Amino acid sequence: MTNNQALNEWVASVAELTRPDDVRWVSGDDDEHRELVQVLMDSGDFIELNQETHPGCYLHRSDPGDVARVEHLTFVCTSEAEDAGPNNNWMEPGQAREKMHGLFEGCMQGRTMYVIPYCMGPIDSPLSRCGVEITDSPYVVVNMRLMTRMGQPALARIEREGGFVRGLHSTGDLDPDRRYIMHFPEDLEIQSFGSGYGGNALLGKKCHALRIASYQARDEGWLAEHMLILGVENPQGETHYIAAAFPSACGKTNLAMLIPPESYPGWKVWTVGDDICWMRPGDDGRLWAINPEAGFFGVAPGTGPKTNPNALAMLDHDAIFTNVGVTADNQPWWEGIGSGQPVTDWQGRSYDPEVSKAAHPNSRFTVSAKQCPTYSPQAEAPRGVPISAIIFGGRRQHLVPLVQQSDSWAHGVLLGASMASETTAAATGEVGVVRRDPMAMKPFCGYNYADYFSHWLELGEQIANPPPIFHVNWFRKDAAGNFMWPGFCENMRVLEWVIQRSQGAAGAKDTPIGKLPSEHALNTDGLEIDPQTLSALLAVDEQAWLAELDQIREYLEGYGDRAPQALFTELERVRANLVN
Ligand code: GTP
Ligand code: SPV
Ligand code: MN
Repeated sequence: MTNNQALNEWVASVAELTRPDDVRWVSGDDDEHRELVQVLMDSGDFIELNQETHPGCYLHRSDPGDVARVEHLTFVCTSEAEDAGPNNNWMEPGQAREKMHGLFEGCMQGRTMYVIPYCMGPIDSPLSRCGVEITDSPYVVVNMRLMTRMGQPALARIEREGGFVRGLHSTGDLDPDRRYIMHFPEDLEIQSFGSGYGGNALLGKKCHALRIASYQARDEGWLAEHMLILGVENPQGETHYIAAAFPSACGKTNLAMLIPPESYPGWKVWTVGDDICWMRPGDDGRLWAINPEAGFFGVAPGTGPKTNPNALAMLDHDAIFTNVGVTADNQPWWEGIGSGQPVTDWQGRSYDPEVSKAAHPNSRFTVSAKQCPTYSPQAEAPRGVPISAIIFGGRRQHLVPLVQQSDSWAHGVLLGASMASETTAAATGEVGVVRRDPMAMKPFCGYNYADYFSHWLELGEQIANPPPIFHVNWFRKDAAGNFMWPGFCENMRVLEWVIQRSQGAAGAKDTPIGKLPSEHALNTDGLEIDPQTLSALLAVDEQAWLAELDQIREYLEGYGDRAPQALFTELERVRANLVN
């Protein structure tokens, strides 16, 4: 119970509709957590992992049909279809509510209903926003405890402020034909039914912190983005912060936790966030950013001692593993972990590489950010961190260079708006298909992309010192299908160039598509890469770019008259550069 009458009334009305056996207000304290873990173990939703090697760690196996976000079942329900835009599935709000009412009716009979007050962002930050998730899933409660600041302190803030985002969730019967993730941005409301998985069920994350928040941010003059935030500290002890948007499973967590290679003595990367960034213009004309999350829900496969040692180091206690394999002595295991042998796969079957990978490609870990060895002390700063550079990036086998800098803010917005990337296992559907994914927000922008591009353009005009915008691509492949760039810790070299450019230093050459590192400007000390590969990574194939521009134009024209003219002006400027 609370002294916030609107919250009490909403909880009562949800209980009346869903008819749970019991209603629990989640406090977030340790006793409650122990009790919930026991509930999860008793139901079989949690399997205890080896408590000697992994104290406080548990394995959850999802229903095999419920292992990723479901974009085709995710809707933005604005009054006008045009406001959701061609980038979203849309349903008329009245019709959507009726559909959801039917699904939620009586769905919590025999279950406990949990009321989770949460705060996205540091509890005392003016940039933070609160919500309340009502769920019948104790798995959601224990994940929300790691991913958000939840329970008593969040409720106290809600009582102080009054407003909150309403999120109603039930796992239902996990029937994919009775699964919907509905957003009502005009009412700051989310209704999610039929999935227990990550972004479908942990409503603070993609539903609130991106879809609803992006809608609010447009009205209020800020940005809610699918971006990591990191700080690069140089040997002089100065730290510069970068925000970077890559689509799902395209390298945010890895970059955010990078450990510089040996040839970078005295350099350090600090992790502020790995998935979501809320940015606002400050009085000083810069953009200031917070990570609204308190934990990481990261991709397990590929996380190993060479790729992301920081992540491995934080996963040996108090973590939840979803859909990974298990070793003979009950330790979590996934492809790329670097040691051990699986005996059981993610579905609990005896491991047979002929039948299945040990870990599902979208298997995940959930862990408190406080366990990350490079977690930035500034991550808890109420005012956030000042952003020196913005990076966009996608998974592109061909064409797109390792790094480029935009010629202006408007050109940078075009780079973001033209992003494309191969699809990954983070969402259901085919993997490896190149699709347009502007600013890595295709599945997450809570309103019409045309208006979103305009908002980006306007924001850049309003701020005195907008950060320079870059585009990167770690994923170029050669004719044999091998990655051309070593990636991971070696991405430090690109970060260094980006930071130096943002300070007006480092060599760059003008090309038709933007500024690329001039010869020797990219630090390759201690890097084993043959010069031809490097020059291929930094080459501009003008004919292929002209063809790409045609596709980008066609894509942007799909947004009709609402698409901002400035993007087409930029596009034609680049085309003219290529032709001349
Ligand atoms: P979400 O949590 O889904 O938003 O994903 P993310 O962007 O945080 O992706 P993550 O860092 O977890 O990386 C996903 C996959 O990309 C993993 O399999 C990584 O091994 C791979 N990856 C990350 N960085 C690099 C890189 O620099 N080069 C290559 N080749 N692969 C990378
Ligand atoms: C993503 O898919 O971009 C994720 C995981 O970060 S989820 O929480 O499922 O959205
Ligand atoms: Mn993500």
